[in-house]
Amino acid sequence: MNQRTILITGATSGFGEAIARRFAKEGWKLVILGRRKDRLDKLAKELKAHVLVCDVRKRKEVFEAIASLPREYATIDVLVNNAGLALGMESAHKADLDDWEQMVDTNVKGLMYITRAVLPGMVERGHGHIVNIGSTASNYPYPGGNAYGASKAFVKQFSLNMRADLQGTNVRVTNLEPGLAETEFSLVRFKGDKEKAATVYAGMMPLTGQDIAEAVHWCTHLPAHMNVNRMEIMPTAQSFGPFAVHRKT
Ligand code: NDP
Ligand code: 8X3
Repeated sequence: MNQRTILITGATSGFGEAIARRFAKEGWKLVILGRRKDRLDKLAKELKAHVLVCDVRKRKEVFEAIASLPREYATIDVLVNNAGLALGMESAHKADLDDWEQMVDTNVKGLMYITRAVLPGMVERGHGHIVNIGSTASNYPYPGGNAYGASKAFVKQFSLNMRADLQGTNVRVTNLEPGLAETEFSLVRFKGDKEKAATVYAGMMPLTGQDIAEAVHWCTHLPAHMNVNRMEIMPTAQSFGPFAVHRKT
C-alpha cells in the first residue's frame, strides 16, 4: 500500500481535481483544499481524501488548517500549490484594483502561506517536493495579462529562490508553467460569462486537467536526485506571435 501523502490546493475543479484523481489511482493519501466545501466533500467521498476547507488568502486559517491535519495525513510528501486565478483582462489603466488585489492575495500571498506552513516539516524529514503551478503568462506578456502574469512571475522566481534555500535538504521544488488549458479558469476570469469563456478554447485543442496531472505525476516520480526546476507546457495549437509595433498611419 502506498503511504505517501499529497496536499493539493484548489482541488475543487480543473487541475487540482485532476491531480487528486491521478494520485488517488495509485493509492496516495490525499489532502484536498479549497473554499467550496460541497465539492470537496463530494470528491473526498469518492476518492477517500481528507478535506481542508480553507481560503488560502487567510493567513491564520491556512496555518490552522495545516495544524489541524490528523496524524495519518500530517506527513506531506508532495505539496501542489495550485489554487489560483485570473480576474479580468482589461488594460492596466482600466483594470479593477480589487481584481488585482485578489490575484496577488491568492496567487502570491496564499501560495506563500501554504508553503511556509508545510515546508518546515519537509525540511525536518529531509524529504518532500513542492510543485507550484505557474503559467506561461509569467514568461510571455500579453495584453490584459498585467497583474496575473506578474503574480505568476513571482511564483517562478519564488520557486527558483526556494531551490537555493533548500540546498542540501533533499526537498525538491518545481515550477510547472502551463499555457492554455480548459478548466473553470476562463469562467472565473470572465466572472461567469460562459460564452466569453468558451471563445478562449474555440476551434483548438487546449491542454486538459489530465495533461497537467500527468506532468505533476511525472516530475514527482523521478528518482530523488533529479529536480525539474521549471517545466513549460503549451498546447501544440498555441505558439508565439511577433512583437506588436504601433505605426503612425
Ligand atoms: P479552476 O478555476 O478550474 O481552479 C482553480 C482552483 O483554485 C479552484 O479549485 C478554486 O477553488 C481554487 N481557489 C481559487 N481561489 C482560492 C482561494 N482563495 N483559496 C483556496 N482555493 C482557491 O482553474 P485551473 O484549474 O485552471 O487553475 C489552477 C491553477 O492553474 C491556477 O493557479 C491558475 O492560475 C493556473 N493556470 C491555469 C491555466 C489555464 O489555462 N487553465 C494555465 C496556467 C496556469 P475554490 O473556488 O473552491 O476555492
Ligand atoms: C493561464 C494561461 O495564457 O490564459 O495561466 O494566461 S493564460
